[in-house]
Amino acid sequence: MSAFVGPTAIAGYAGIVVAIIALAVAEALTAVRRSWRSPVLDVGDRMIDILAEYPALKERAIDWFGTNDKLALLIGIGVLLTIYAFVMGVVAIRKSLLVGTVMVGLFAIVGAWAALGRANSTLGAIVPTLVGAAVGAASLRFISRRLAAPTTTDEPAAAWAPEAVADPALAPAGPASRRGFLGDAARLLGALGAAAAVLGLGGRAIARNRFSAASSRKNVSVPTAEEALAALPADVEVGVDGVPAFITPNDDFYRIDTALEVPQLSTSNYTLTVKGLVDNEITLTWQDLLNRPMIERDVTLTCVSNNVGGHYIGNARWIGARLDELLQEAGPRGGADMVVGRSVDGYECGFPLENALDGRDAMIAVAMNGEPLPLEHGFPARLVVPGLYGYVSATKWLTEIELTRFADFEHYWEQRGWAEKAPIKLQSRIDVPKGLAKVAAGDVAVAGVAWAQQVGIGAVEVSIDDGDWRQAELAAEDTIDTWRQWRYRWEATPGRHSIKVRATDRDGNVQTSERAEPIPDGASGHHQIVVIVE
Ligand SMILES: Nc1nc2c(c(=O)[nH]1)N[C@H]1C(S)=C(S)[C@@H](COP(=O)(O)O)O[C@H]1N2
Ligand SMILES: [Mo]
Repeated sequence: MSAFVGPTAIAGYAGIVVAIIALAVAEALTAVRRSWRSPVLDVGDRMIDILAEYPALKERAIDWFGTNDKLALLIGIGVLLTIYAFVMGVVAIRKSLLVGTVMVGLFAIVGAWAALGRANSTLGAIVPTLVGAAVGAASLRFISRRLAAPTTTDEPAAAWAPEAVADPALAPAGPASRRGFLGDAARLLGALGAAAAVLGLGGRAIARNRFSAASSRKNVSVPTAEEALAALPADVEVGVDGVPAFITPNDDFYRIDTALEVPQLSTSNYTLTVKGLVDNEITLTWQDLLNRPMIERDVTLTCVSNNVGGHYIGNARWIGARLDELLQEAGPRGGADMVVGRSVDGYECGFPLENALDGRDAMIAVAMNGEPLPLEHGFPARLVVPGLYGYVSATKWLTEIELTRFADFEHYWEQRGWAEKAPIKLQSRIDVPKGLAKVAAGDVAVAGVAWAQQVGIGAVEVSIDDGDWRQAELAAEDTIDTWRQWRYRWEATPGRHSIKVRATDRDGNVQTSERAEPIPDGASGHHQIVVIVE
């Protein structure tokens, strides 16, 4: 008998079906209450928090969790769960139901631990896990009785199906009846598994729809700023195909966060609290926030994990309430030197209070490129602080602002080895031509972007084959907080050539050639590409 259909394998499959049943029940319960969340996602979120601390992953940690990596993590959890459930089934059915049941219990403990570790979680959060595990344990018992298996494949299959023995006429003997048993087992497990899958997926679909913030977002009308910005002049773009649009469309805007599932905050029960070292704690409702004077600004966000030449950067037109005005109303107490932005999912950023109050246009943003914030980009409100990398400043799904002291507080990525403070480094990138592209000899347009938020770009230079630095032409500057496009006309001769770029900011600082990895405070070095001229 093949290893895939022997009694051990069947017992293992039974274990997997039990796990599907347990998870399906938990998943179905997530449709009942907002605070009842999928144990799989809870475990996944805890794993992200832990993996981000793991030294080998640390270097990549901030961008480790792009969309594909999140999928990879869920698949990993699925594989581990499947193996565990298989072993559980074998143990329960072939060895000891008690030990198998204990394994279900361990599974419940992990789920409960993950649920309790979630931000603002209450004891009730463990209900889906506990109910799922209880139903799982009962199904394990039920299925193991139905499949009471012989210890060797030579025993009559009748022993596997006790009900059948009651009627001597049905008492099976020989291979034919073994096939009958296998058919029965397959039907039983298949039916239970399919029913559970329908329950679980159905519950998930209902929960997603019921607790989605999409309808809340549809009802938001974008506030108008006291002084709306004029349309952008055309000359902020160099007009070279392949250089990204000056304003990054929301759908193309890079997304980086630790949330496995996009947090769903609705405006109807939204509150933003300002607390900590302040004279007056303030709590704003959504309407309170919208009633504040709004500013409109173009700001280029950048992720610290952006490699030289990378694309974790985007430029948007934001509308929001000034952070300095709100903090002044709260009245920072002496000693406060850090602003912590906290998200509904527990993520916490922190940056110098000084940077919130020094006149830069830090804001609690509610709109991005003329729309309410997209759900992935922090709906309904997030922080945008020009000049600071996103991981210290740009809290999405913002629900709390706390004033504290750097000496007393370590923010999320600081706990994981990244820098405490993180101003954005002066950088430039070549977008055209693409690395290793083949281009025709003659007049070749080299073009890209450069950024030095809060200072502005003063010059961009290009060097061919490590030759002299030559001035590139700059597109118009929008503001010192936005990236700036550049282009260079290159008389290309046949052969293989390298092109590199460096920027100089408005204070005269020249972009360093010294290579640094993103960790701990952002990559440095010149972006260099090789092209083949034919
Ligand atoms: N709640 C929350 N906010 C967050 C993060 C996060 O993981 N969770 N990541 C930060 C990081 S590292 C960056 S670079 C920016 C990215 O914002 P975006 O996804 O809108 O581009 O969000 C910041 N805000
Ligand atoms: Mo980031």
